[in-house]
Amino acid sequence: INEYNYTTYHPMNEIYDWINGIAKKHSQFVTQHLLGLTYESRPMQYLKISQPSENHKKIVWIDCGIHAREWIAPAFCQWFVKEIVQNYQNDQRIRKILQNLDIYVLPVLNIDGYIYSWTKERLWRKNRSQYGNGTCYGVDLNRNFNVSWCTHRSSTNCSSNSFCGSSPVSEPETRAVVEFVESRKADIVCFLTMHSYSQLILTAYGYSTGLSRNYNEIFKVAEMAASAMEKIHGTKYRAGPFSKLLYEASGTSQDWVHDLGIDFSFTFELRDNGSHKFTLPEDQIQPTCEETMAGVMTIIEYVNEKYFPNKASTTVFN
Ligand code: 0X9
Ligand code: ZN
Repeated sequence: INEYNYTTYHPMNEIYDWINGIAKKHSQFVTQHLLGLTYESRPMQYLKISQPSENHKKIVWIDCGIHAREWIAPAFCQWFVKEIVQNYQNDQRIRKILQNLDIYVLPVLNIDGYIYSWTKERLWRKNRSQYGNGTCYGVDLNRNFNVSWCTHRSSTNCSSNSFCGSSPVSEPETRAVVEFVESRKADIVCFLTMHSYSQLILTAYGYSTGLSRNYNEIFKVAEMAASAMEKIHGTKYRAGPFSKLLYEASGTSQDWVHDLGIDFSFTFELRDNGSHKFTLPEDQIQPTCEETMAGVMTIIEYVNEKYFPNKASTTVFN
């Protein structure tokens, strides 16, 4: 695990080995857990980063790879965990966060699709469930959540790249996330879902152009994160509501989580800006992950200050 290469993309079997390895090596504060099974019965493993303490902690959720072809997203989840385990001994920012917050990281949400994009079709997006008696495959998992389901940028045609499924939460991968979030909703204070590409930090809503609850504060946090990201390598990220910056889309995890009552629910669209699209060259993994780390840390620190105002003073934002 020492020699794990964080600047290349990895096939799923290597990511599974990495999950096992990092949980074994840092077992005092990183543990692996089963979220559920994919359509093709693969285990959806997530990592829980938790510093031992008496405090009742809140939860930050980060998922990557809900869309199969967006390989930079799983690479970021791995980078994030690596940074935490490498630096937490000496980094006061990290220690402060972990006093109050447990961080749950799901490195690859859409595992079946991710494997398919490695082995069969690089630009595969959806999961791999069968529809139409095997005439078509895959639901867009980010259209399958139960929020204004199948109304915008969604299709009822199973061969479409934005097929919303047969019903809300029809897919086992969606269900696994929904069951976790519902069971822990009193404690989840931040939900981050990582995509590519476009260089955006998106606030709710996707399903409507209306502004979300506490929009001003949420937008301010997204802008702080975007400027922290820009400071690292000068790469421009824009912040704002999904429906305005990109397009309206219904059934996304972010909107469902927001409407469940969790204010700080963001979608990140990582590099690039359209030259390489989903096939971001490997030499951009490191800079992308470095700047994204700064953005994610900014949001987590804000949330820590907000929910634990006395226990989280003197935060330094990048
Ligand atoms: O269309 C999507 O699902 C995402 N874009 S992507 O190119 N990665 O497919 C954006 C999802 C944004 N989600 C919300 N606004 N809720
Ligand atoms: Zn995506």
